[in-house]
Amino acid sequence: MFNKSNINHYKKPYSLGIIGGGQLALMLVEAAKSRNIKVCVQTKSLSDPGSLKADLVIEADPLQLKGNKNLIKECDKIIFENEWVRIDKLKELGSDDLFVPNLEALAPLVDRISQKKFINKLNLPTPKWITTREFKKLTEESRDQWKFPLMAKSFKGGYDGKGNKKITNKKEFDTFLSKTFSEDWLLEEWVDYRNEFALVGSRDNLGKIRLFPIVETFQSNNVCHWVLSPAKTNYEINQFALNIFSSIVNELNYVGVLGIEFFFGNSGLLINEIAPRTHNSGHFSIEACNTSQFDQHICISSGVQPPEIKMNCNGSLMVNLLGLKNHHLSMEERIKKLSNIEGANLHWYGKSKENLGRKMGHITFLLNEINFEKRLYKSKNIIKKINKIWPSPHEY
Ligand code: AIR
Repeated sequence: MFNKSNINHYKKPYSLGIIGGGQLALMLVEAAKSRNIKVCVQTKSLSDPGSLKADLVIEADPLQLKGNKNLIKECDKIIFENEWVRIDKLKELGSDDLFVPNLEALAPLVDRISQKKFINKLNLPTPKWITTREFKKLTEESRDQWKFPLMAKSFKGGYDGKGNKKITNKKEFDTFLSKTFSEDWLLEEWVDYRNEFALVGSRDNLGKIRLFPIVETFQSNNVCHWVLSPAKTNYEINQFALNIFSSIVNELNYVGVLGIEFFFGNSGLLINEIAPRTHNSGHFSIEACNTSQFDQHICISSGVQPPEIKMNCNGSLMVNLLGLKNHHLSMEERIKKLSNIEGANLHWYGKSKENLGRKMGHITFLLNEINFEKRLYKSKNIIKKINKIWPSPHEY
């Protein structure tokens, strides 16, 4: 199974089909191209990031079954770039080994409520939570145990802070509850964490796990703004995170790349979210490692043995370029100026519409300093330079 020569035995014109066409699809396509693997992307529009370099585009909403059928007709294996997936519908379209990861493995991770249930089932640490439906059934006394602020999260489709709502008092909460129906939201206790960490890794068809270093992520208004790799952790944190990752992927028999976001504070590591896909916190791997998260996913899904993961520098800084409104420089001018910063590795996603806070691209710098504090200091200086050209959307 794990043989490069198998690529020649594929029966359909394209080795891989990707459902979804955002920036993650674009970077998967780039990784596939560098291995001469042919990819077809199913996405709404020919101008979506995932369409730009794909060998073939099926222009259809990723949730549209007719489009899914056409994609399956053309491709040997189907992978996903996001978790907005209709598992039941896809089950009718192909055998389980067509999809990587398979649909059974994906099912508990595609919405936030089933994810929390799965995390609880494995007894893994995560902030205390309850669904709005369960909350509404509680007695007054039990309700009072949930202190403000609370974090409300929509159970499906939330990302980059979308579908998150901080609730700070009873009045706000009552209005919110009166507007939510069924199991649409989950409520989470507020966590006063010190750091946010993330871990991206892969599991291959033989069950072998490969991990990227744990990174620290820094958010701006609920959206990841920059990522430092590696994070400043210790042996216990690393071992615990590794155990959590292994428990999750082994329990699910998950194949492919997966990312886990953690809070870290007085209660140690708590799982914030699991992403059954490549993850923003792993973009640094394109330049800073010998194999990227996208390369790992492409190799594993197309039956090529993925390389072992090694960093090829002491660290890196990745900064997201988040959409601005009414900035005095045009997007083109900002990109040109950014690419002139020494050491900049600029990734542009080709999105035409610059909505406030939208991920338009990212920029990675390799860091040679041996010590974390020195890398952090250097990173802050680089961020200052970037911010002069492309500020964070909430800081200008
Ligand atoms: N994405 C998926 N889950 C979370 C994120 N950020 C990526 C995917 C998806 C794209 O973001 O690549 O297609 C959507 O970005 P936008 O800017 O079109 O909303």
